[in-house]
Amino acid sequence: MVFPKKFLWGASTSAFQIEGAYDEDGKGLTTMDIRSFKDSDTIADTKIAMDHYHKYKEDVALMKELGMTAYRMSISWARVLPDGDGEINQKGIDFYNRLFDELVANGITPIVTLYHFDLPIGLVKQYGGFQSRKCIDAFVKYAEICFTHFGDRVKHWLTINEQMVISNLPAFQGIEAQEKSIREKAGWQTYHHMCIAHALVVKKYREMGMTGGIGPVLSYSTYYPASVDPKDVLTAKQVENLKVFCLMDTHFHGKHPQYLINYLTERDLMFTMEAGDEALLANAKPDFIGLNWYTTGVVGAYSDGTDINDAKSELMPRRDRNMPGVAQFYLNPYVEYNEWNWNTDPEGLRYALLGMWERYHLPLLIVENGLGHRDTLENGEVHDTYRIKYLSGMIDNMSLAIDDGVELMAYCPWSFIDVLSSSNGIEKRYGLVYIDRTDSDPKKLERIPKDSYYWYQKCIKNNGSTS
Ligand code: BGP
Repeated sequence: MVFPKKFLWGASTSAFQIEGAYDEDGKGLTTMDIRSFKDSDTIADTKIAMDHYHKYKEDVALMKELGMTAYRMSISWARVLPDGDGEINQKGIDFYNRLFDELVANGITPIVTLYHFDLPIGLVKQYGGFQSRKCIDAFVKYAEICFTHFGDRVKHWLTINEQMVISNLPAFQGIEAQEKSIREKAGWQTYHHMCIAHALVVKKYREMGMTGGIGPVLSYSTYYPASVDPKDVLTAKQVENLKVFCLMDTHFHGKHPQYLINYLTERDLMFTMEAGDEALLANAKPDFIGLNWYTTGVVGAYSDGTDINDAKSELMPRRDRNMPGVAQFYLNPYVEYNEWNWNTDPEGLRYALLGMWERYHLPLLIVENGLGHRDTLENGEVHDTYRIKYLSGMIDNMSLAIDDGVELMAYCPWSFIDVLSSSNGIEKRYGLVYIDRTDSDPKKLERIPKDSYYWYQKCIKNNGSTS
């Protein structure tokens, strides 16, 4: 299969994971800064990160050299609006202007997420974050500022990165100090408010007459049934609905699906909806869907609760959290797992793309997909053959999905350079480019292309040929 002519070959990052300069030039603090400072004696924090704020020209030069035609990144909300919704920080606008100019001058299409986990602390302090509807207004205002300043160069916008993950992780929302029972319900209220925020931003984009497209970023793991027992098959469907599709169903159909409302009502977790919310959610169908897809999971009907989360909870990826009364999770004997128990399942990607396409018939962009590993630098080189194998399997299966009729627009593996892992510091690396630093020692942050960089360069040059 030949990838379409306009196919965007890119790579991915996010602001808090690479920029550093966490309080420079007027930037405000975010939930991700605060969270990273907690273990900062052992795990690298956001203070310097990969120093992309100062080294962006060098990074864009490496993108160009790689042959990237797209770059998926995020804007730091608190760099643009230090308190989240107060005064604009002109120096923040200036930084992104310089970066977008540099990308466009090098023929690289920016694919830009507005909010990738890093909620300004000012919004948590003033309103309790997205638990409050005031945060919805703040997000729409921030989005409007970004569209106004950067919309001439940015034509691919992504609203909220992995809303479902944010809703499930209190520290991401800045509400970790609250009691567990309250936090869970608050998480679902946050979820509902973010659904409205997403819808209003999509509508704002259209009202402003912007030329380009806008959509969400879903955290998408595919779930297989643990057996052909109909109860397991149904459970796999329910888990995928509750973890992935409920959000996209809301974005697509403009209302929360009944299966989600039932699930939450039965558990006394249902969020409060105000009169008029249905109208706010309606008529905001996205132009495309951004997918963060890494792994597949295996689920069975919940019986005795002895799922692998109980037995090996420290090993399980956060997306495979136990769902008491609904599902228990299993390891898949047919695929390989890395040390953090994320598996490599390229056929799973083809299956996922087909499922997403069949359900919505919207163009898809893979904006994250990759393999975390403890890479080693040997005589100035990184021989990450395991990553090449991972990426190669994924690209082959993307091409088969395109053959099957899926409209896939872009591939942006995670990550372009090594980043701060959102849970494991720098030691768990995903990048095509090695950053020479450790958790405790930033060293000189030298950029060293890995073998996967040169392999991907060849792959892009040959329009997706992986051999
Ligand atoms: C996604 C996030 C990314 C990135 C990635 C890898 O969920 O959008 O920001 O962190 O996962 O996760 P981790 O760094 O925890 O391995």
